[in-house]
Amino acid sequence: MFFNNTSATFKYQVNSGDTLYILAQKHNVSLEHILAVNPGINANRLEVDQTINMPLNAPVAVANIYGGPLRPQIAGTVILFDVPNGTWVCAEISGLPPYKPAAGGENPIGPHGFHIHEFGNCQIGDPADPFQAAGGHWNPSNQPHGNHAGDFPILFSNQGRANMCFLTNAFKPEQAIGKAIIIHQNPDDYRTQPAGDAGKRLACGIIQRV
Ligand SMILES: [Cu+2]
Repeated sequence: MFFNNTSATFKYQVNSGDTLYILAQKHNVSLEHILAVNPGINANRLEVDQTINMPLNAPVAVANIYGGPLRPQIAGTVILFDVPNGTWVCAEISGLPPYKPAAGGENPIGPHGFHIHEFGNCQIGDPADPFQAAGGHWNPSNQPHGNHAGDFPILFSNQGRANMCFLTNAFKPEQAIGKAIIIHQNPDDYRTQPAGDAGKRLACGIIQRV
C-alpha cells in the first residue's frame, strides 16, 4: 500500500441499498475509478454481501515517525485513510532494532508494540525512558487494554523494516488527529493492563491532517 498509488484498494462488502453510484459519492471517488478496479463487475446487479474493490480515497492524516534516543535509526510514516465504518491504517517503518529473544527475565525485543497514545507530544523527556509526554493509550471509550481505540497490531520487523496495512473500526481518521503514534521495544501481550507490557518507547510521531 503506497501513498500515491492510485490503484490502491480495500475490500468492501456491499450493503443493502448500495449502488456503485452511491458508493462513489459516499467515498469521494469517481464511478470510473470503481469500475476500473472491478473488471467484469455487473454495475446493475450488486448483491448484498458481495465483495468489491473500493479505491482508497486520499489519506486524511499522516504521522511522520522518528526514533528517540533508544533507537534513533527508526523512521517512517503511518497513513490513515477513511473507509466505511473506520480507518484503513498503513505503516511503513525502517530502522527497527534486531530481534532478540526473551532472556534472563527480559522481554523479547520485537515484534513491536504499536499504539495511538492520547497526547500529541513527542518530547523526549528522560532519555532512558523517552516519550512519556505522549501519555497512555488513546482510550476514549474506557475499554480494557486489548480493546483500546489506540490498540494496533504489533509491528513485524523484516530486518528492520515493517510494512503493513490493517483495518480498525475503533475510530475515524479525523478523531485521531493530534494524537501520537508510539513504537515500543517489546511485543504487546494484549492482556497486561494498561499497556500490554510493551516496554520502552522507541519512536514517536504526531498524527497530522494531510
Ligand atoms: Cu504504546
